[in-house]
Amino acid sequence: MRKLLLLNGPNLNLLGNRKTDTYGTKSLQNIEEELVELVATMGFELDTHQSNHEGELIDWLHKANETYLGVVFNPGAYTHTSIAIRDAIEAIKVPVIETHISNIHNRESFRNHSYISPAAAGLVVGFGPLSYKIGVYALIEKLNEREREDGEN
Ligand code: CA2
Repeated sequence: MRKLLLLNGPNLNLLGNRKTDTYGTKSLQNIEEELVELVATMGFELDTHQSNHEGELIDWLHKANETYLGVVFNPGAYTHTSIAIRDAIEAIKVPVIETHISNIHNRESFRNHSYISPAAAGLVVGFGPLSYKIGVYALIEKLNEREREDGEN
């Protein structure tokens, strides 16, 4: 089975509880379940993981290189601080789609910069929980396109 990873960073386990005006009312579990179903209809399998720890996220990115075809990743606040996570993404060959629920560009200035974006295969920001569906869709399109190109060569 063709496997993808949905990886979420710090505090995203709290989705749906507070800050619902910014992040919506869906819980992370709810978002994950919907995505697992969506991805299955597209011929892929989705594993999900959330961590509040920078090193653990890096370990998952390394593991993604061995186990998954690509990653939809919301690094949470590490987006704005972590060169180590950016290095990890640059070190792996599978595509990583940086995904944010909120529009990080119309929020506080410290959220306007992402250390992750230059290393990402693409970005989705600002669509609420729908960002994850768009991220998964974009990742699958990218992988299918690569497969078609490989078939032609
Ligand atoms: O918009 C996004 O997806 C973010 O990655 C979410 C991060 C934030 O630090 C980034 O700037 C943008 C924060 C997620 C925290 O989620 C909470 C959910 C409920 C209550 C409190 C925080």
